Amino acid sequence: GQPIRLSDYRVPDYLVDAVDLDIHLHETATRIRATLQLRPNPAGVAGAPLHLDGDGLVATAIALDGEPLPLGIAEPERLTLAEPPRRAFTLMVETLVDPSANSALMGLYRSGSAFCTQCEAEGFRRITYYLDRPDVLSVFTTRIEAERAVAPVLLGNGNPVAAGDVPGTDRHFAVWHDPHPKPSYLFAIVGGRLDVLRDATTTGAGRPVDLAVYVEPGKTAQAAYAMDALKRAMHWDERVFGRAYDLDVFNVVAVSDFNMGAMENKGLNIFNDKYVLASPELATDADYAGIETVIAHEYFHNWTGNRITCRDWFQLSLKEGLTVYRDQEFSADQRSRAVKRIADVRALRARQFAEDGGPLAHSVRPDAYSEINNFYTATIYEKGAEIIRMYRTLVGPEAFDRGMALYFDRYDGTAATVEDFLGCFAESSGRDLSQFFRWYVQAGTPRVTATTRYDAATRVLTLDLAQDTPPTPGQPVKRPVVVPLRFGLVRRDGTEQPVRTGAEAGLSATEHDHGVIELSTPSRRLRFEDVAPGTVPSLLRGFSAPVRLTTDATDADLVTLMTHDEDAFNRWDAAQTVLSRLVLAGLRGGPAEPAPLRAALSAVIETGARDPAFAAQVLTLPAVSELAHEIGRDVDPDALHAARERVRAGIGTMLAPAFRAVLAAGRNAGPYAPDAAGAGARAFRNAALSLLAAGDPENGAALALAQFDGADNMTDRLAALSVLGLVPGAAREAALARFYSDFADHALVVDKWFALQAAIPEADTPERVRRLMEHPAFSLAVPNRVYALIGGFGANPTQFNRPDGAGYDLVASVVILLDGKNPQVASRLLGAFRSWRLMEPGRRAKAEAALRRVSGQPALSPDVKDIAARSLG
Ligand code: DPP
Ligand code: ZN
Repeated sequence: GQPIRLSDYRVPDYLVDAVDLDIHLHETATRIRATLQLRPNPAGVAGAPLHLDGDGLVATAIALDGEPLPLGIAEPERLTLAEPPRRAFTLMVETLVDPSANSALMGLYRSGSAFCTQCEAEGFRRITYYLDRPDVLSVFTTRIEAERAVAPVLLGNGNPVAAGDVPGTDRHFAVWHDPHPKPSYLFAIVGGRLDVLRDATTTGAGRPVDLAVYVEPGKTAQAAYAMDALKRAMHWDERVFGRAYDLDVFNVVAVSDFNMGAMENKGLNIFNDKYVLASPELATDADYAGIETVIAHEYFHNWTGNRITCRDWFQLSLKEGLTVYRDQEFSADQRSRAVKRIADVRALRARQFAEDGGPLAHSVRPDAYSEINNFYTATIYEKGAEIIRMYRTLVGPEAFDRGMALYFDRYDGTAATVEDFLGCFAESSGRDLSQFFRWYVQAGTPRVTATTRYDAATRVLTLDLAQDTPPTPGQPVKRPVVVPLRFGLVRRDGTEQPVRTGAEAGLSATEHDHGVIELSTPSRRLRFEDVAPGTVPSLLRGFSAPVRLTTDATDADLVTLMTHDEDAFNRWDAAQTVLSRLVLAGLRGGPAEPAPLRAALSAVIETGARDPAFAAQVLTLPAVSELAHEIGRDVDPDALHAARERVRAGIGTMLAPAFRAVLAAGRNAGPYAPDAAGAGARAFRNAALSLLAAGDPENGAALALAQFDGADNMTDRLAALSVLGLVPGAAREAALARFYSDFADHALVVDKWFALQAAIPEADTPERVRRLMEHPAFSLAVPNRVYALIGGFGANPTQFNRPDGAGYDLVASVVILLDGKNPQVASRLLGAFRSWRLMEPGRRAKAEAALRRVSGQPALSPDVKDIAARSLG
């Protein structure tokens, strides 16, 4: 269809004051009676026809103020009242839906034996006719009725107000009332046979809140960590943002069939069970961290998303970017702040920079979309979070806190825009943020270059900064953005060179006080006086802006930063830069000897005893996909992967004794605990194991096998299996078989088994993936399974990008196969092609052919059609 444009936004002509739903759950014929209290919007067009959205709906009864209306006014996609009353009126519509036939997992569907819903962005219109747009806020009351045996648990939004049996039947009901006006995308119900883990908390103002996590029968023990994370998140939001919970109950439900990670429905969060269930034997440290993050994220949406929602879907980052920022800060406070930042930036570079540098690039606040489901992206989420972080860096923590308070105060109960949000910080800081707004509307990753000149005679260090943003689809010309560069000067002896007044260097008082250079022009020169020889500028500390920074730092300069920078992020980043330079040098056939890094890496390993999580990050090289973007064009991923492995092998050999010592020391580690300290120690040991194995595969495989056999937790077991995964042979196949038979009953572990095999960088992996698609445990109907095997394969840099095109064909075929059933999952899989233009011409031709095969299919979903068209565009 036609793209939807931000410039076409109009306020709704009608408002809904109250929604009463009466839902009779049934596996194949659920009946929904919706009673809407409507009235003309004084700000809308008087007498305009009323169009309610539908999606594949069938109406069985319609009445206006109690008078029946002909069913002909309802088509599957829309219900029209040509001449609605010019006063408040009541519209009743009855619809009939089949949750069992709902394979798209949008609207009301079945997961296992349970009923659940997903309404963001436009799923409510698959349940009933409605003004299904986020700026229509209403008070919902939901009565749910079902056979008690089928669905003993009945949950809705808000507070429970009544429940009981339906006399003379085997049915029962529950009534839920949500006093907070909300848009329809936050509506949810759940019905089913579920077990529950209960707890309770009290807000600072003394409101008691009953907490519950609902899971499949028998799994409540695996919900304990999620419950713990929920309580921590609730307390943190009160302490840090002053935001308290506002209902009597907070329910979380874990289901195994879910397109996304989770959903923040008011008072009734529904989760992909991957972000709820955990036990040491079944979940990795990364899984625990993911649960902590996503539980917090959905909870934090209660204020940033639910109490203050989005005016329209172009404002999606208003809630998502801000809520990601909030969950990142929460996790940083719960764990190591520096390590959390490093992990977040690694993910940003791998996913968001890749998106921003390819055909799917779009701005954080897009001005048009064809299919909103395709905009739940790394750009909206993660780049959006970086924008929030930049506000704080630019205006300072106090003005940032005042701006947030103003936002909560002024926009509570409304549907807001990013301009509204920005206005709060302009007001709280007294700054003109109009240029800063370009971060929202301009796509692409800005490039910043820093060039230094040191004059030994005058002891003046000149720093030349320049910025530019490469063109992106539809935006050929870019204007300069405001780039906050947190900075310092690091002397060769490791001490920090003070910047005295700032004025001498050409810094404003604010820049000097904040320690932040604001680069808002295409270029800028700074002059630092009385600088000791060998001093290195440390720029972009803490990754203060989502840019690609290139400096003229020598390897020796980088080693200085790596060793001495007071900013842990830049210590890590300097190491990453040296390591990628090594890989790229090796790729060009030059020497890729890690010898110059021996001392610095040895120091990292030695201090690893104190900060193992940080050491593990230093010892993990940039991913092939990240390096590919660094190269920028005509990439041969096989050569790149090989060059990266050679550097890993070089480090593994050079530092083998140190790594062995790390492994030996770890043997006495205590019992498993999923906290930051335990996770850090395991990450460090497993990084050591991985590098040792790169240097000496035979010995590495033996060590990995021993760890695989002896592990008492999934983190170490899976890390060992991943190392084995890189060493072809019978030992690997036997370990894989054993892993499957040991964990076949645990779906989330079976997902790991599929994903691990999809990631093997060997020529027969496409064959293996095709074989695994025939495995009895594989199903195209389960998103987690598809993401594990096909999504995992799409992220395999050498095998997805095979020169013969077999990898592209495999993913394209699955996308085509899946599109008719679940367009959202299909379109996400197609995202694997986001970097196809970086490849050398041979691969590019194969990728393009595969994309054309997809786009040429008849009857594609809007989701897949949009991604295919933009990927080719
Ligand atoms: N709004 C959800 C989330 O990001 C996605 N459906 O939490
Ligand atoms: Zn979210």
